[in-house]
Parts: sequence; C-alpha cells; structure tokens
Amino acid sequence: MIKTELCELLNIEYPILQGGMAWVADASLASAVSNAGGLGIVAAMNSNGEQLREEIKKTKALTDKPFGVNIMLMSPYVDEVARVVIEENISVVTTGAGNPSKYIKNWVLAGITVIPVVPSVAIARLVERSGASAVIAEGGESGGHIGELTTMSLVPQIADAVSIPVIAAGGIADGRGVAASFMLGACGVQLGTRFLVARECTIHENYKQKILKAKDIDTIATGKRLGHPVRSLKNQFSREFFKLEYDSSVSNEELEKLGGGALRLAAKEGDEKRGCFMAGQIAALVNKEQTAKEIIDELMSEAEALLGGRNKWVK
Ligand code: TUI
Repeated sequence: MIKTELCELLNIEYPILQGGMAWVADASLASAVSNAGGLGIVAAMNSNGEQLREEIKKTKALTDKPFGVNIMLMSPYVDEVARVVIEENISVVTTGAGNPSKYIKNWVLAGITVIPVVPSVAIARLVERSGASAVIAEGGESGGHIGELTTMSLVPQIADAVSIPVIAAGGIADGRGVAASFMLGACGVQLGTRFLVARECTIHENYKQKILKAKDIDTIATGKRLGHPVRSLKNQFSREFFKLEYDSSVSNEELEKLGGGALRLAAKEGDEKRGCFMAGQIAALVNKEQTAKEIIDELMSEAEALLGGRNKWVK
C-alpha cells in the first residue's frame, strides 16, 4: 500500500489530487474523486462568490470526504471567492495562474491547508515562506495554463528547495507517472487529463472523444505572446490562434478576445471548431472511459507493482 505524508496532511486514502480544471471540475467530478479516496477539487475558475458557494453546497451533498477548491488567480472574482472558501469551511485550497501570497495568511488563519501550483523554484520558496502547507510542481506537459519547465526538471529542483511536501503534476496519466513522480521527490500527484474521461466528468461527449483519440503530438501551446501560454488539442481554434499570435498586425486585445469563452465552448457545447480543448501531452495515454474509482484504483495498483519491483533494476 502506498501511504505518504500527503495522505495524513489531507486526510485522504491515496496521494492523488484531481486538477481544478475550469468548466470541468464541478461537484460531480470532485465528489467522485473524493469518494474514491483521492482529493477531489472544485474549480472556482471565473465563477463569482455565490456561484462557487452553490457548487460547494452541491459537493457537500455528494460526499462526506474532504475536498478542495481551486482558485484561479486571474479571475475577476478572486477576492470574492477567496472569502467564500473561508465562509464555507473548505479544508484545502489550491491556487493557479499567479502568485497567491497575499491571500495565504487569511486562509491559514481560517484553518485552510493551502497548496499553490508553482511553475518555478522561486515561487515555491515564496509560497512556503507565506505559509503554504505543500506545493504542486506543475510541468509544462500539462493542459491549460502552463509554465516553462518540464515536470522531470521541475519536481526534483523544487523538492530540494523547500521542506514542505511536493506534489507532481504535468505529464502523469498512469502508474508509471505516479511511480516516477515519487522517484523525483514528490509525495503525491495531481492529474487532470486522465480525469477528463471519468464517467462522473460532465464535459461534452465530443471533448471526451477527442481525448480518447488524441495522439502524442496532438497538443499545442498558444498564448505565449500574451504571457500566459495555454496547452490544448490542435484544432481550428488553436491553429488559428497560433497563426495570429505571430501576426504583428493583430493586437494583444484582439488575441485575448479571440480566446475568451473558447474553453466553455469546448467543455459545454463540444464545439470542435471554435472550442479550446485544454489537454496535457499525455492525452494519447488516455484510452478508456472509467469511473473515478477505477482510475484511482488502477493508478495505485500499477504504481505499487512498479515501486515494489526495485530488484528489477538493483541486483
Ligand atoms: O492554472 C493552471 N491551469 C489553468 S488556469 C486556466 S484558466 C485560463 N484560461 C485562459 C488563459 C489563462 C488561464 C486554465 N488552465 N495551472 C496552474 C498553473 N499555475 N500553471 C502555471 C501556474 C503559475 C504561473 C505563474 C503559477 C504561479 C505563477 O506565478 C507567476 C507570478 O509571479 O504571478
């Protein structure tokens, strides 16, 4: 059995977190992951305070297990949702797409375990000093908003730099990724893309089919010019965006406008042309729809078999 300090910190059975994916990570998915022994996470994304409160209430009705809320720091409602997690007694908050330092003190005072996603050693050190309980070291193999470094480079460097637990994310789809993450110094993992095809994931069927059919080279990172690169599946939207990004006659404002709403179109409408289907580089490893419990059980049994087979390499 794999038990790490993360299981104790978060009061969960398996050291597996589900990414707080915008337009994806709702009460249905988060409660299923928590009920299966991992940590389900509800995405606050661009919701306002009352919309988030509603989703939290739904999640509480579906699980008695701990779950988290992800706060996307580029949201216009970030101050509101930062208060709602305190009012709703949320036990774990993860953050993404920015520096959460100014919120950490109040969350910690409210008894919240704060786990920021960090793309570099400097930000990992900064959030540790500000009171974070753990960090998620997310490599650029992930879907959505990404940093520069790969998981293979980032995780051991952050593990050396901080003394709080490190969770690996980006490029992890199966037990091999879980086992490798532990070897790199992590004591837990966060997966996004694999959970997109969970039965309890409520995204449009077209999105699931695109993940199930994806090949290794089917993702692309766009938006570098805007300072917030995003990895998604190649389609009309992402190819067009990529082209316009290198066209100096197109302003940043025009580019931002083009991107707005595209993720909702993918997740809710399944719009194959105009949608932004965020996905990690391991989408090609995701080949079957399963329940969240089946996914977690499979990840853990594969990882256990690998980690238990040390003498395959050491004679
Ligand atoms: O946040 C994510 N992934 C996301 S957020 C998102 S919504 C969005 N949509 C369109 C454009 C931009 C965002 C979709 N996917 N992952 C966690 C993550 N956080 N990755 C990278 C970071 C990050 C980057 C910079 C964390 C901190 C950071 O700090 C830099 C600074 O100084 O602000």
